Amino acid sequence: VIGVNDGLSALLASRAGFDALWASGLGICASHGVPDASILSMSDFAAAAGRIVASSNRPVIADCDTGFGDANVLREMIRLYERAGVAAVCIEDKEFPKRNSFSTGQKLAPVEEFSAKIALAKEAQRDPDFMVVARLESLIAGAGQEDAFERACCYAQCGADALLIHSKATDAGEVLAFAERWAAEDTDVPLFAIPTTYPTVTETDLGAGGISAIIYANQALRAAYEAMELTMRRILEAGTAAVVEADIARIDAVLELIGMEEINVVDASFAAFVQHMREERRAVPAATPTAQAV
Ligand code: SPV
Ligand code: MG
Repeated sequence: VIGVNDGLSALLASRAGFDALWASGLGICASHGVPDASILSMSDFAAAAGRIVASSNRPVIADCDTGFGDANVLREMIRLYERAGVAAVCIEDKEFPKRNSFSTGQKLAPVEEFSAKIALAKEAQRDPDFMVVARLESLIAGAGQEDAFERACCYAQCGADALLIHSKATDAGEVLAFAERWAAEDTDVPLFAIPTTYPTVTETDLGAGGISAIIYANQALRAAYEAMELTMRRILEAGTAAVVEADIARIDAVLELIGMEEINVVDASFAAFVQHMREERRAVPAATPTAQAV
């Protein structure tokens, strides 16, 4: 699963061949130029997710932070995201307002409260295929494996369709340790992971350890950041765009990606239709008023 934040990244991700897209909260915040700290509204996030769905031919998992508020907000959230056409929402067991998992100030939500939110989210959905992913932040907040495991059991009991075990460790050790314990449980609730701070792990290793979905949440965003910054610096320093021309996408490639060819096809068929109408009207001259009609 690849993290995206807008229509352009969703188009590229669909073409690249990932199985699903992650509508990244961090990515959406970054593309709005604001901190990943519950600054944008639910409507902003849902509009971005809707744009991603519209530009994608794959299922979209929407990162919905903590669910944007209380139980009533969560119910509205489920309806909003279902209407937007996302396949799944992911909510994390932290307090609103949240902080990005790699920053300080992590506050876990009480386990009972978050479990109830999962149950409520499942009750609120209308499409039976819609999925609710419960994201465990125990390892992020320093609450440990035991806390993560207890919470996982509660969320699974309350109907979570999948669990996302998040970690900021520099290797996959704690994620794989959690997965091993989870595999011993009599449950078919799958585990997802986000190898941001432990990028050296392979899909094969995570898969063998019991992780069913791997979310590359922010690599495309960080690639774009690097490329944009470098390109801007080089143009400014050189006083010409010539120095970057060979390293950047061709305008044709961008036009093709965003569907300009289809626009031309529609223009041509529309013009042909208009022409056809004109010829038909010419062949049958408009009736001149007769004495009878008058
Ligand atoms: C996101 O992509 O917004 C995530 C994943 O929540 S992370 O930022 O890696 O915590
Ligand atoms: Mg996020």
